[in-house]
Amino acid sequence: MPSKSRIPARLRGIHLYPIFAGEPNWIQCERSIIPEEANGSIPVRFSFIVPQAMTQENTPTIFAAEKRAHWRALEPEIWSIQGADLDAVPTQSILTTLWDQPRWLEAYHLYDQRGSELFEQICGLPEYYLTRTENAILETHARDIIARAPVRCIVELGAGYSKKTVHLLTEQLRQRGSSIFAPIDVSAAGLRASRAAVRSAFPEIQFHGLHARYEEGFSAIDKNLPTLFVFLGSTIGNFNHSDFPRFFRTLSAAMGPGDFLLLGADRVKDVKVLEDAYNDSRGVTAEFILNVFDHINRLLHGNFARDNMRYYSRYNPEWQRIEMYAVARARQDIRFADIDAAFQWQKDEKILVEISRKFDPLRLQEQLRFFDLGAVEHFTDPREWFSVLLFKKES
Ligand code: AVJ
Repeated sequence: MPSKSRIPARLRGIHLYPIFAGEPNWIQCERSIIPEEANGSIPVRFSFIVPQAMTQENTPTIFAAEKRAHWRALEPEIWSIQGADLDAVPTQSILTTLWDQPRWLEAYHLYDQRGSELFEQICGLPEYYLTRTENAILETHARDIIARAPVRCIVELGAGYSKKTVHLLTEQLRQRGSSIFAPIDVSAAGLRASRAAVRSAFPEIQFHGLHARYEEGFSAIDKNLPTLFVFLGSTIGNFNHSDFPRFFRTLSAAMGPGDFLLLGADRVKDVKVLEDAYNDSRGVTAEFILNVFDHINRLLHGNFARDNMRYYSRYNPEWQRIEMYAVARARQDIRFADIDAAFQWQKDEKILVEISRKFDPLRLQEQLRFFDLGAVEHFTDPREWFSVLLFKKES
């Protein structure tokens, strides 16, 4: 938005927003005439276009010049790609993977409203050590991490705002006095919560929420802006063997020379500890995994019956990953009302809903070298259950 002082008096009280993000000299104005003003007639709304000089606030400096035109303000300090339809892809993803052998689902479908709430609950479970352990590592080492990554901007992939991020932002302000913070998230609600929290706790921080998928978000960041990319929570554990190299190839390509990546990764460990973390005694994880079928039923008007399935998970040592399945208790004829498509979900057949890979930090460091990401430092906890790895983009 242009600053108030630059708006001519006759336009005050009118809702202004920039149109054509690439041609900043025009602002579209909308005005609703309230009934009294309209003198008894029905309220009308009209819009007109006025020239307006672009101000700093209209073009956040985080975007690369060639990408700027694609982004528009969804609301104050939250940006989205012009015309992007974040809902267009899920339907196709669900259908194609459900028709695979074995049937499976991409993990991001788990996070509808209820799924996000259930995941929050998981983070507090006694068996789910990941969140607590990573948080402790960051609390202990935030000072060192920020000292080693002299940046002006922190871009966080997913999880817009958490206790963990607070440690980094606090140190960034302490050591540098100011900073840009740009969380990337497909959840607008998450970005709003993040904006509110940053506003009240860190008013010195310049906030730019990017409402986008990870790759669209980080690819838009200006390579000349020294940036620390933060990807926590072992979310990389969800990536399968084709997602993984694609993700690091695009992330590395989006990083400027001298940019940093902070990566949280859960480690290979005792099988009992791992299996308990994904099969808690209260059944929250089971509810989280099976909830995806309620979400799918809503999206695609399907008929998955929750009382006709159960949760099953195991650690697969060869693939070093937890596999989380839904198993049919009895045969179900699955149909989708809007689409001419149906399949038989056989009794005892498993649908792979989520994988959670476990890592060897040294191997991960060796591997990321091939993406021009050089290992800078490795932070871990006393039990060595979780690793937070700092990398620097080379060349
Ligand atoms: C958010 C992908 C890191 O794999 O530990 C937790 C998701 N699924 N319990 C994980 C999850 C079941 C979580 N990640």
